[in-house]
Amino acid sequence: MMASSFEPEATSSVPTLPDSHSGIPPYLLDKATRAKTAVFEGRTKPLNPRTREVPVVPQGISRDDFLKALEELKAELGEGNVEVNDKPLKDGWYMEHPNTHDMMTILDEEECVAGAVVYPGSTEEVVKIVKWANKWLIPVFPISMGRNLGYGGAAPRVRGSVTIDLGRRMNKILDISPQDYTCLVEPGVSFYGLYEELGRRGLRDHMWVDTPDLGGGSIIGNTVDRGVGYTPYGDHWACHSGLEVVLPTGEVIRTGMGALTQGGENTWGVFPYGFGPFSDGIFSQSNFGIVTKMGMTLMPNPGGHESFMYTFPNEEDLGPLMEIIRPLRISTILENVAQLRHVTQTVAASGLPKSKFYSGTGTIPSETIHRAAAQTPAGDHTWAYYGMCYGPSHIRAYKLAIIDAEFRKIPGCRKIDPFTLPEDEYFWSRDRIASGTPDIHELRWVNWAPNGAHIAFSPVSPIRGPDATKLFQLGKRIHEQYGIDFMPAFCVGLREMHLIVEIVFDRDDSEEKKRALGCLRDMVDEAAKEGYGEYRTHLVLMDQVAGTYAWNDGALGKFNEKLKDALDPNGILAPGRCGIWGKRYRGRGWEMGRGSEGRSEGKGVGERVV
Ligand code: EUG
Repeated sequence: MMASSFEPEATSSVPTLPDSHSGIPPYLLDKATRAKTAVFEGRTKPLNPRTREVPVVPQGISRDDFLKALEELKAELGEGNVEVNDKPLKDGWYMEHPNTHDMMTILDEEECVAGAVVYPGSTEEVVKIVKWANKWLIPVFPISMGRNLGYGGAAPRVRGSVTIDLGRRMNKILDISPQDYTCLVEPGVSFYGLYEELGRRGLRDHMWVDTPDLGGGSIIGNTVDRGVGYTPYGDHWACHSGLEVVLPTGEVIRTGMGALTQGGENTWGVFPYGFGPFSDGIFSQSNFGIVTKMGMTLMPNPGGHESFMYTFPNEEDLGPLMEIIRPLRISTILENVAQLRHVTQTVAASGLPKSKFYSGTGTIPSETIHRAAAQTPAGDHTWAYYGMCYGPSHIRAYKLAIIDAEFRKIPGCRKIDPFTLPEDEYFWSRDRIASGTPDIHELRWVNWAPNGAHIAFSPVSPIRGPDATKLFQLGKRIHEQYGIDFMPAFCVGLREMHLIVEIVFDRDDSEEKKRALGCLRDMVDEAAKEGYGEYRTHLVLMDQVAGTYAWNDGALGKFNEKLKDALDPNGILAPGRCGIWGKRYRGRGWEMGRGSEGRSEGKGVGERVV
C-alpha cells in the first residue's frame, strides 16, 4: 500500500494561521512542512478501518436515542456543528490532529473514542450542550484544541462521549492590554496564535508569550492542565487571572474580578483573586466546569536576553549539579524554567529514527549514544543545561558570572559557545522558546520509533541531588527492565522540578504499547512508594495517579467526589478525568489500572440523579 492511500493528507500543505485557528504561523511553515515529511516517512501504520460498531454509543443510552439526541442538538447548533464520528480513525500528525481520539493512543485505538463531536460558537451554546447532555444523560468531553499530546490528546476517557470542540469556533483574542501586560482569550487561541497577534499589533518587542516546547496547544487548555513554559513566567496556572466557566448544570460563572456586576473587564487580568473563596483551582485538572474565557498575564520584554548551555560528562554529575542549581534557581539567579536534558533525548532530537544509529534489538547502548553525541556540534556529554539570562548586558553579565563559577565546580563542565552552533541546532529552539517565540522543533524525537507516539511520566521532586538521583535511577532501572530507551529531562520550576520522561513507542505495535504502559504503571507506583507524585498525567493513568494522592484514607478523592456530585449530579462532564467519577459511574469498575489494560469501560451507569 502506498502511504498516500491511507493517509491522504501526507502530501497536502500544512494549515496556517490565520486561515485555521489551529494552524502554524507562516514563520514556521517551512519547518512544519519538513517535520510533516519526516513524520510520514516513518509511517507504516495503515488507516484504521474500524472494526467495532460506529458511532460508539456511550453506556446508559440506546443507539436510537443517541442518534435522536444528536439530531435534536443539530437543530440547536446548526447541521454543520454536530458531527457523528463514524469515519475511519485518522491519526494525522501534530498540526493536523484528530479531535475524536488520541492520535498517540497507548490502548487499542478504538478504546477511548468519541461518539460525536460538536462545535459551540459561544458560551450560550456551551450552556445548551450541557443542558442537552443532562437531558439525555450523555457524557460530554470538552477539549480546547485537543493537543494535550502525551497526556491523551483529544481523547475522551469514556467511550462514546460527545467531544465538545471549543476551539474551532471560539477562538477570539478578546483583549490585549499593552499597559497591563494582560490578555483575555477563548479556548481556541494557541500560543502560536497569540504570538502572531502580538506581531500584527506591533507589540512583539513590548511583551512576550510564555510558550511550552510546542506552541500549537491552546493557552486555556494548557493552563487548566497546569502546563509549563520556559520564560520566568513558566508556571501557566500561576500566571492566569480570572475565568469564565460553564458549570455542568448550565450556570455560567466568572471568577476573580470578572465576577463584578459591572466593569469586571477593567481589572479581570490584573488581579486574580477577586473577593471570597478563590474557586479557580477546582476548574484546573478536573471535570467540574468548562472554561470558556481566561485572563492571562504577559511578560514585559526584559530589554535583552541571552541563552547559555553547559554540558556535564557523567550521569553521576546529576546529584552535585542539582545542589548547585537549587540555591541559584530559588534566588532567581537562574531565572527561567530551564531544562536539564539527558543526552539520549538530545540525540533523538536530531529527528532521525533510532534505526539510523542502532540496528540491534533492545535499548540503544550508551556507547552508541555517546558516539552519536560526539558527532554533534555540542560534543559528547551526558547532561545539558539550557538556560537563559534576561535584562540588559551588564545585568546579564553579573548573573552569568555567578552561574559560570558555580557550574564549573562540576569536573568536566563545558560552556558551549552558541556561535559555534548551526542555525538548526536544538539550542536555538530553546533560545526562541525561552524568549517567547513558539517553535515546533521538539516534535523531532517522536521519529525515534516508526509510527512514533509518546506518553509522559512526570513526577515532581525538590531540586535536590539525592531526589533527582533516586528518580533518575528508578526510571532508568524500570526502562531497562522493559527494554525501553530512557530519555529523561528535568524541567526546573522555582522550588521544584518536574522530571519529564517521554516514552517514545511505535503505536502500530501492540506488544510495544503493552511494554510502555507496564513501564509507566511501575514507575508511577514505585515513585509513589518513595514519596514522588505526578504533576499531570495521561488519561489511562489518571485513576492510578489519583490513587497515589490518598493521604488520610483517600480524603482528597472523597472531597473531589463530593464536589463532583454537587456540581455535576448526573456526572455528564468528562467522567473519569483526573480520576474523578460522578455517582452514576462509581462502583461499576470504570477505573483503569493494572490488569484492566484491555478496556476503558465499566459495567453500566446508574440512574438519573436530577
Ligand atoms: C514536556 C514538558 C512538560 C510536560 C510534557 C512534555 C516536554 C519535554 C514541563 O512539562 O509535561 C521535552
